[in-house]
Amino acid sequence: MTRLGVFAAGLAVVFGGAYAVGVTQEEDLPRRYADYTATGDQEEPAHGGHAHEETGETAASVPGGLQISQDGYRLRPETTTLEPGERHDFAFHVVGPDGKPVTAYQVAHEKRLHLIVAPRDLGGFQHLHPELASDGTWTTPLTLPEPGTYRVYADFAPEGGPALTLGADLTAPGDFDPDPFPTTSRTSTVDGYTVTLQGEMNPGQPSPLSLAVTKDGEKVDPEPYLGAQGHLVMLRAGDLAYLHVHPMTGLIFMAQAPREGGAYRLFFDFNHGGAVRTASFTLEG
Ligand SMILES: [Cu+2]
Repeated sequence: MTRLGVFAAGLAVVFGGAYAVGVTQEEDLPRRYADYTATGDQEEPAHGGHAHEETGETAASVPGGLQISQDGYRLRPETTTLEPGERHDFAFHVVGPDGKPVTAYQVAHEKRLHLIVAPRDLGGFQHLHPELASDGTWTTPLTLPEPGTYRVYADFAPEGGPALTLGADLTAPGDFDPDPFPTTSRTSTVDGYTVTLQGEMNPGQPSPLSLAVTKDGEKVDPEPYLGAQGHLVMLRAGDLAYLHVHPMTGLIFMAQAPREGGAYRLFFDFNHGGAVRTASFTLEG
Protein backbone atom coordinates (compact mmCIF):
# COMPACT_ATOMS: atom_id res chain seq x y z
CA MET A 1 0.00 0.00 0.00
CA THR A 2 1.37 3.42 -0.85
CA ARG A 3 1.80 6.06 1.78
CA LEU A 4 -1.20 7.89 0.32
CA GLY A 5 -3.23 4.69 0.51
CA VAL A 6 -2.43 4.26 4.20
CA PHE A 7 -3.39 7.85 4.82
CA ALA A 8 -6.70 7.38 3.00
CA ALA A 9 -7.45 4.21 4.98
CA GLY A 10 -6.82 6.11 8.21
CA LEU A 11 -9.18 8.84 7.12
CA ALA A 12 -11.86 6.30 6.32
CA VAL A 13 -11.67 4.97 9.87
CA VAL A 14 -11.72 8.42 11.40
CA PHE A 15 -14.69 9.48 9.31
CA GLY A 16 -16.53 6.18 9.61
CA GLY A 17 -18.60 7.51 12.48
CA ALA A 18 -19.49 10.64 10.61
CA TYR A 19 -20.71 8.65 7.63
CA ALA A 20 -22.88 6.50 9.86
CA VAL A 21 -24.48 9.65 11.24
CA GLY A 22 -24.90 10.90 7.69
CA VAL A 23 -27.07 7.93 6.82
CA THR A 24 -29.61 8.65 9.51
CA GLN A 25 -29.65 12.36 8.81
CA GLU A 26 -29.96 12.06 5.08
CA GLU A 27 -33.74 11.77 5.12
CA ASP A 28 -33.93 15.12 6.84
CA LEU A 29 -31.93 16.93 4.17
CA PRO A 30 -34.83 18.03 1.95
CA ARG A 31 -36.64 19.45 4.94
CA ARG A 32 -33.60 21.33 6.11
CA TYR A 33 -33.08 22.81 2.66
CA ALA A 34 -36.73 23.84 2.55
CA ASP A 35 -36.20 25.58 5.87
CA TYR A 36 -33.17 27.43 4.53
CA THR A 37 -35.11 28.81 1.62
CA ALA A 38 -38.14 29.64 3.76
CA THR A 39 -36.03 31.80 6.04
CA GLY A 40 -34.21 33.54 3.21
CA ASP A 41 -35.49 35.78 0.45
CA GLN A 42 -37.30 32.90 -1.15
CA GLU A 43 -41.00 32.68 -0.56
CA GLU A 44 -41.19 29.55 -2.63
CA PRO A 45 -40.02 26.11 -1.63
CA ALA A 46 -36.92 24.78 -3.28
CA HIS A 47 -37.14 22.05 -5.88
CA GLY A 48 -37.72 18.79 -4.12
CA GLY A 49 -38.10 20.26 -0.67
CA HIS A 50 -41.67 21.00 0.18
CA ALA A 51 -43.47 17.93 -1.04
CA HIS A 52 -41.10 15.61 0.78
CA GLU A 53 -41.90 17.51 3.92
CA GLU A 54 -45.65 17.26 3.40
CA THR A 55 -45.84 13.62 2.43
CA GLY A 56 -42.94 12.14 4.33
CA GLU A 57 -41.54 10.82 1.06
CA THR A 58 -37.83 10.23 1.29
CA ALA A 59 -36.09 9.82 -2.01
CA ALA A 60 -32.97 11.66 -0.90
CA SER A 61 -30.75 8.59 -1.02
CA VAL A 62 -31.34 8.07 -4.75
CA PRO A 63 -30.67 11.05 -7.01
CA GLY A 64 -33.47 12.19 -9.27
CA GLY A 65 -33.71 11.85 -13.00
CA LEU A 66 -32.63 8.21 -13.22
CA GLN A 67 -36.12 6.74 -13.42
CA ILE A 68 -39.01 7.17 -15.83
CA SER A 69 -41.46 6.36 -13.03
CA GLN A 70 -41.44 6.77 -9.29
CA ASP A 71 -43.94 6.82 -6.43
CA GLY A 72 -46.81 5.99 -8.79
CA TYR A 73 -46.03 8.76 -11.30
CA ARG A 74 -44.76 8.09 -14.81
CA LEU A 75 -43.29 10.36 -17.46
CA ARG A 76 -44.82 9.56 -20.85
CA PRO A 77 -43.32 11.39 -23.85
CA GLU A 78 -45.60 11.30 -26.90
CA THR A 79 -42.55 10.73 -29.07
CA THR A 80 -38.97 9.80 -28.24
CA THR A 81 -37.38 10.15 -31.69
CA LEU A 82 -36.86 13.65 -33.07
CA GLU A 83 -35.09 14.64 -36.26
CA PRO A 84 -31.93 16.56 -35.28
CA GLY A 85 -31.85 20.26 -36.05
CA GLU A 86 -35.62 20.50 -36.54
CA ARG A 87 -37.99 22.32 -34.27
CA HIS A 88 -40.67 19.99 -32.90
CA ASP A 89 -43.67 20.47 -30.67
CA PHE A 90 -42.58 18.06 -27.99
CA ALA A 91 -45.55 16.76 -26.01
CA PHE A 92 -45.67 14.60 -22.90
CA HIS A 93 -47.81 13.65 -19.93
CA VAL A 94 -47.17 12.86 -16.33
CA VAL A 95 -49.42 9.88 -15.59
CA GLY A 96 -50.54 9.65 -11.97
CA PRO A 97 -51.29 6.68 -9.68
CA ASP A 98 -54.86 6.58 -11.08
CA GLY A 99 -53.51 6.01 -14.60
CA LYS A 100 -54.65 9.43 -15.82
CA PRO A 101 -52.58 12.46 -16.81
CA VAL A 102 -51.89 14.75 -13.87
CA THR A 103 -53.54 18.15 -14.36
CA ALA A 104 -52.77 19.93 -11.05
CA TYR A 105 -49.27 20.86 -9.99
CA GLN A 106 -47.58 22.84 -7.26
CA VAL A 107 -45.60 25.89 -8.26
CA ALA A 108 -41.85 25.83 -7.54
CA HIS A 109 -39.46 28.51 -8.76
CA GLU A 110 -42.44 30.26 -10.38
CA LYS A 111 -43.33 27.31 -12.61
CA ARG A 112 -45.42 24.16 -12.34
CA LEU A 113 -42.87 22.10 -14.24
CA HIS A 114 -39.27 22.59 -15.31
CA LEU A 115 -38.04 20.61 -18.31
CA ILE A 116 -34.32 20.07 -18.71
CA VAL A 117 -32.84 18.50 -21.85
CA ALA A 118 -29.18 17.52 -22.16
CA PRO A 119 -27.27 15.30 -24.56
CA ARG A 120 -25.79 12.22 -22.93
CA ASP A 121 -22.26 13.55 -23.43
CA LEU A 122 -23.36 16.67 -21.46
CA GLY A 123 -22.09 18.92 -24.23
CA GLY A 124 -25.22 21.09 -24.07
CA PHE A 125 -28.21 22.08 -21.99
CA GLN A 126 -31.73 23.40 -22.41
CA HIS A 127 -34.08 24.60 -19.67
CA LEU A 128 -37.65 24.88 -20.91
CA HIS A 129 -41.04 25.73 -19.44
CA PRO A 130 -43.73 23.79 -21.31
CA GLU A 131 -47.37 24.87 -21.47
CA LEU A 132 -49.98 22.76 -19.71
CA ALA A 133 -53.32 22.08 -21.42
CA SER A 134 -56.39 21.38 -19.28
CA ASP A 135 -56.26 17.68 -20.19
CA GLY A 136 -52.77 17.34 -18.70
CA THR A 137 -50.81 17.54 -21.96
CA TRP A 138 -47.53 19.45 -21.66
CA THR A 139 -46.12 20.95 -24.87
CA THR A 140 -42.98 22.90 -25.70
CA PRO A 141 -41.03 23.70 -28.83
CA LEU A 142 -37.88 21.57 -28.76
CA THR A 143 -34.93 21.25 -31.10
CA LEU A 144 -32.32 18.55 -30.54
CA PRO A 145 -29.41 20.31 -32.23
CA GLU A 146 -27.31 17.31 -33.27
CA PRO A 147 -27.65 13.55 -33.64
CA GLY A 148 -27.28 11.62 -30.43
CA THR A 149 -29.09 10.42 -27.34
CA TYR A 150 -30.52 13.02 -25.01
CA ARG A 151 -31.87 12.89 -21.49
CA VAL A 152 -35.07 14.80 -20.76
CA TYR A 153 -35.96 15.60 -17.14
CA ALA A 154 -39.32 16.71 -15.82
CA ASP A 155 -38.94 18.42 -12.44
CA PHE A 156 -42.33 18.93 -10.76
CA ALA A 157 -44.57 18.22 -7.77
CA PRO A 158 -48.16 17.15 -8.37
CA GLU A 159 -50.74 18.84 -6.15
CA GLY A 160 -50.79 16.71 -3.00
CA GLY A 161 -47.93 14.52 -4.23
CA PRO A 162 -44.16 14.25 -3.88
CA ALA A 163 -41.60 16.42 -5.62
CA LEU A 164 -40.11 14.31 -8.39
CA THR A 165 -37.60 14.47 -11.19
CA LEU A 166 -38.46 11.84 -13.79
CA GLY A 167 -36.19 11.20 -16.75
CA ALA A 168 -36.48 9.63 -20.18
CA ASP A 169 -34.20 9.22 -23.17
CA LEU A 170 -34.81 10.92 -26.51
CA THR A 171 -33.03 10.00 -29.72
CA ALA A 172 -31.98 12.20 -32.62
CA PRO A 173 -30.99 9.77 -35.40
CA GLY A 174 -27.74 10.18 -37.29
CA ASP A 175 -24.00 9.86 -36.94
CA PHE A 176 -23.06 10.63 -33.39
CA ASP A 177 -19.66 11.98 -32.46
CA PRO A 178 -19.65 12.31 -28.65
CA ASP A 179 -17.61 15.02 -26.99
CA PRO A 180 -15.25 13.92 -24.21
CA PHE A 181 -16.48 14.90 -20.73
CA PRO A 182 -15.04 18.36 -20.02
CA THR A 183 -12.23 18.47 -17.51
CA THR A 184 -12.60 20.45 -14.30
CA SER A 185 -13.40 24.04 -15.12
CA ARG A 186 -14.52 26.85 -12.87
CA THR A 187 -14.73 29.64 -15.41
CA SER A 188 -17.26 29.87 -18.20
CA THR A 189 -17.64 32.53 -20.86
CA VAL A 190 -20.98 33.14 -22.56
CA ASP A 191 -21.95 36.10 -24.77
CA GLY A 192 -19.16 38.25 -23.32
CA TYR A 193 -20.04 37.39 -19.71
CA THR A 194 -17.47 35.63 -17.56
CA VAL A 195 -18.89 33.46 -14.81
CA THR A 196 -16.73 31.93 -12.11
CA LEU A 197 -17.64 29.20 -9.67
CA GLN A 198 -16.26 28.87 -6.16
CA GLY A 199 -16.75 26.10 -3.64
CA GLU A 200 -16.12 22.38 -3.41
CA MET A 201 -18.27 19.31 -3.68
CA ASN A 202 -17.89 17.69 -0.27
CA PRO A 203 -19.04 14.07 -0.64
CA GLY A 204 -22.07 13.31 1.50
CA GLN A 205 -22.38 16.85 2.77
CA PRO A 206 -24.21 20.04 1.90
CA SER A 207 -21.77 21.89 -0.33
CA PRO A 208 -22.12 25.64 -0.76
CA LEU A 209 -21.25 26.88 -4.23
CA SER A 210 -21.07 30.54 -5.18
CA LEU A 211 -21.04 32.22 -8.55
CA ALA A 212 -19.80 35.59 -9.73
CA VAL A 213 -20.64 37.24 -13.03
CA THR A 214 -18.56 39.93 -14.73
CA LYS A 215 -18.69 41.68 -18.07
CA ASP A 216 -15.83 43.79 -19.43
CA GLY A 217 -14.15 43.41 -16.04
CA GLU A 218 -17.12 44.89 -14.16
CA LYS A 219 -19.24 42.98 -11.68
CA VAL A 220 -22.74 42.17 -12.94
CA ASP A 221 -25.76 41.54 -10.73
CA PRO A 222 -28.10 39.20 -12.58
CA GLU A 223 -31.76 40.14 -12.66
CA PRO A 224 -34.35 37.93 -10.97
CA TYR A 225 -35.02 34.67 -12.75
CA LEU A 226 -37.43 32.03 -11.49
CA GLY A 227 -37.66 33.73 -8.11
CA ALA A 228 -33.93 33.79 -7.49
CA GLN A 229 -30.76 35.37 -8.89
CA GLY A 230 -30.20 32.38 -11.08
CA HIS A 231 -30.92 28.71 -11.45
CA LEU A 232 -28.31 25.98 -11.07
CA VAL A 233 -28.68 22.40 -12.29
CA MET A 234 -26.07 19.71 -11.69
CA LEU A 235 -25.85 16.48 -13.71
CA ARG A 236 -23.59 13.60 -12.77
CA ALA A 237 -21.13 12.22 -15.30
CA GLY A 238 -21.65 8.56 -16.11
CA ASP A 239 -25.37 8.19 -15.38
CA LEU A 240 -26.72 11.73 -15.77
CA ALA A 241 -28.32 11.72 -12.33
CA TYR A 242 -30.05 15.04 -11.70
CA LEU A 243 -28.85 16.51 -8.44
CA HIS A 244 -30.83 19.13 -6.64
CA VAL A 245 -29.15 22.45 -5.99
CA HIS A 246 -31.02 24.92 -3.84
CA PRO A 247 -30.73 28.70 -4.05
CA MET A 248 -29.73 30.18 -0.70
CA THR A 249 -29.23 33.90 -1.01
CA GLY A 250 -27.77 36.00 -3.79
CA LEU A 251 -25.59 33.82 -5.99
CA ILE A 252 -24.97 31.18 -3.36
CA PHE A 253 -26.38 27.70 -3.88
CA MET A 254 -26.35 24.58 -1.74
CA ALA A 255 -25.58 21.35 -3.55
CA GLN A 256 -26.48 17.99 -2.08
CA ALA A 257 -23.34 16.05 -2.91
CA PRO A 258 -23.64 12.26 -3.11
CA ARG A 259 -21.57 10.40 -0.54
CA GLU A 260 -19.83 8.33 -3.20
CA GLY A 261 -18.20 11.24 -4.98
CA GLY A 262 -18.10 11.74 -8.72
CA ALA A 263 -17.75 14.25 -11.52
CA TYR A 264 -20.49 16.71 -12.27
CA ARG A 265 -21.46 19.12 -14.98
CA LEU A 266 -23.11 22.28 -13.67
CA PHE A 267 -25.35 24.57 -15.70
CA PHE A 268 -26.08 28.04 -14.36
CA ASP A 269 -28.91 30.04 -15.93
CA PHE A 270 -28.78 33.77 -15.31
CA ASN A 271 -30.79 36.68 -16.58
CA HIS A 272 -29.15 39.92 -17.68
CA GLY A 273 -29.66 42.47 -20.41
CA GLY A 274 -33.00 40.99 -21.41
CA ALA A 275 -31.84 37.43 -22.04
CA VAL A 276 -31.27 34.24 -20.07
CA ARG A 277 -27.86 32.71 -20.64
CA THR A 278 -26.28 29.49 -19.47
CA ALA A 279 -22.76 29.12 -18.08
CA SER A 280 -21.38 25.60 -17.60
CA PHE A 281 -18.72 24.12 -15.34
CA THR A 282 -17.20 20.79 -14.35
CA LEU A 283 -16.55 19.89 -10.72
CA GLU A 284 -15.24 16.74 -9.12
CA GLY A 285 -15.69 15.74 -5.54
CU1 LIG B 1 -37.41 25.99 -14.92
